[in-house]
Parts: sequence; structure tokens; C-alpha cells
Amino acid sequence: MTTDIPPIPKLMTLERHILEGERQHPEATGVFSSILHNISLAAKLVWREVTKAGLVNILGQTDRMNITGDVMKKLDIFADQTIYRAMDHGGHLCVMASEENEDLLQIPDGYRRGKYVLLYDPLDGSSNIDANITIGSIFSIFRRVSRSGPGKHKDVLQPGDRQVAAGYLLYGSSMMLVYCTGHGVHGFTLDPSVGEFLLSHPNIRIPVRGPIYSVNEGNASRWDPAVRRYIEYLKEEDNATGRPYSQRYVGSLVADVHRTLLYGGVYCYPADTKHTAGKLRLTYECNPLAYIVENAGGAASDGHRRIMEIEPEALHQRTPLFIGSREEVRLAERFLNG
Ligand code: AFP
Repeated sequence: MTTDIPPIPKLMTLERHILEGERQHPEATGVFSSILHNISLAAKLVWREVTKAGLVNILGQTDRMNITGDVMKKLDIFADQTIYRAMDHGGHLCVMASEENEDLLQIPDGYRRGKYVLLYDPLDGSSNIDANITIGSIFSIFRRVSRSGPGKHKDVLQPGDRQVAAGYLLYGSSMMLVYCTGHGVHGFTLDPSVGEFLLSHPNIRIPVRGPIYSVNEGNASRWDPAVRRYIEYLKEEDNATGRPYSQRYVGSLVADVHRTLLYGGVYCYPADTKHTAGKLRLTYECNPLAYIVENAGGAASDGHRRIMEIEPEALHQRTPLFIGSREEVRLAERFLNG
């Protein structure tokens, strides 16, 4: 018998991973596997359109603008509607909300409503689509707080600490899904030949420190002096503290945070004189990424407090963001708090 067959790695699909995770928690009801299965299906459909975007008439803008003033791209709308359609009939959600819709997305009459709430950014980094740069989708899941019937605003305006799961999809050189249900952060890579997400990054832990900073320095003239001092500090020469740091900025939050999760460092989008409350959206961009990064051992702050402690007042409210390695976020806070 030949013995040089390389050991086949344990084939851990997304479904199997979620089911095994739920088996360890007798209180689990199998709902997550269904919700995450539906999200991953929607993502595969979005990925198919993203990969052929240059070939078919799905690039470019529409004449529509979303609630936060971004011109909507054709792919934005496709992704938004695909995720909604994949999630509206499973019977697990009572309401949804997304970056592309001003108000709540109710479950259509005739479909069963469940006890969970889904918030999502259907296509993050859409300004990079036409340039074929990595983009993504981000999602956040809560339990409903309203008693019954159609979901209410209070269901989507919960502080991030109350999330029961969160994750993101990356549409880049390969397609990845990174998720957390409170028991570690796990990354899966899609094997297009079998259409399955396979576990490629089990139990991701972010380095405590990392010599990479990620910020749009084009905004520097609009920054608060404390922010400018902090970024200047990272660029000074000092071997003992590993400075100067390297600078990386894709311009797709999900891609910049994913790199930060794997390599360490910090991603910042400070408030500035143009984005006085910050640019990024709290409920469907910052909260889910904060949940992932904190569960991987990192930190996420608005410069003064944890992102997930913020009580949302509006669905599309913005916040400054400093996210990444714990020591790097603490350093940023020390500069901002003087
Ligand atoms: P879009 O989805 O509208 O492209 O916005 C992307 C984003 O919200 C986030 O993904 C980026 O990190 C950030 O904005 C980029 O903003 P700047 O272009 O101002 O640097």
C-alpha cells in the first residue's frame, strides 16, 4: 500500500462548522446555521456578479443616491436586493436594515417572522468596484427586543455589545467569509470548484501590536491636531518602538480591517472638519467589525470609548473609528485624550 498520500486536511465546511459549534451549546436552536447559510448563498450570488462585473453591464453608477449621500452603483443595488431576498423568507428574522435603504426593511406579509434582526452593508467599498479592487459585505445579527409583529426601530438601534453574531464577506483574489457567534473568529475560503466555503483560518487572533497604520491621509488638513500628532508619531524614526510604521490603505473598510486582523496594526477613520461625526456608519459597518476584532483579541474605539458601548440613536448614524491591535488602539486613545 502506498504511504505517500499527503494527509487530507479535515474538510470543514461552513455548515459543518456551525453545526459542530451549535452542538457544543445545548441552548442552540440551529437558527444560526440557517441564517449564515442564507447569507453565504446570497454572497455567492453577489460574488458571481462581482467576478464578471467587467464583462457585463453591471459596472457604473445609477442616478439614485442612498440616504447617506452616496451615489448608488448597480452592483450596490444588486447586492442589497439579493441579500434581502435570500433572508426574507427563512422565518428567522423580524426585520432587516441596510446601508442602501433609508428605513427598516420589513419581512413581507405571508412570511413567518422570527426572533432575530439583521443589519447589513451590502457592498462596502463600492467606490472601488470599477477599479476591480477588493470589496465586501458586512453583517450584524441581534435578538429582537420588541415583543412581536413587524420589527421596530428599537430592534435595529441596539448597542453593539448585544450582537449575537457578526461577519463579513470579502470579494477579492478569492472569496472569504469571516464570522463570529461569540465562540472565536473563523475564516472560510470559497472553493469555487465545489461551491463550498472551507475552513481556512480557524480561530483568528489579532496580534497585540502591529507596525501598520491605515488611514486616508488626504484628510490630514481637516484632522484635529491630536489626530495629526498621533499619525506623525507613527511615522517618526525609532527602532525601539518599531517606528516608522508602514502605511496601507485600500479604501474598502472590510479589506483594510481584514488585513489588520491578520497582520496587526490599526485602521482609523477619525472625525474631521468635513466628517464632523466621522464617516463610517455605526450600526452596519463599525459594530459588526468591532464584534469580530474584539472577539479576536483586538479593540475598537471612537477614540474615547468602545464602539460597542455606543447607544445608537439613528440607523445611519456615523462614528469615528480606531480599530485593530489592542495596544495600537490604546495608543491612539492616549493621543486623543491628551
Ligand atoms: P463606499 O462603500 O461608499 O465606497 O465607502 C467606503 C467606506 O465606507 C469604507 O469602506 C472606506 O474605508 C471609506 O468609506 C473610504 O472613505 P474615503 O474614500 O473617504 O477614504
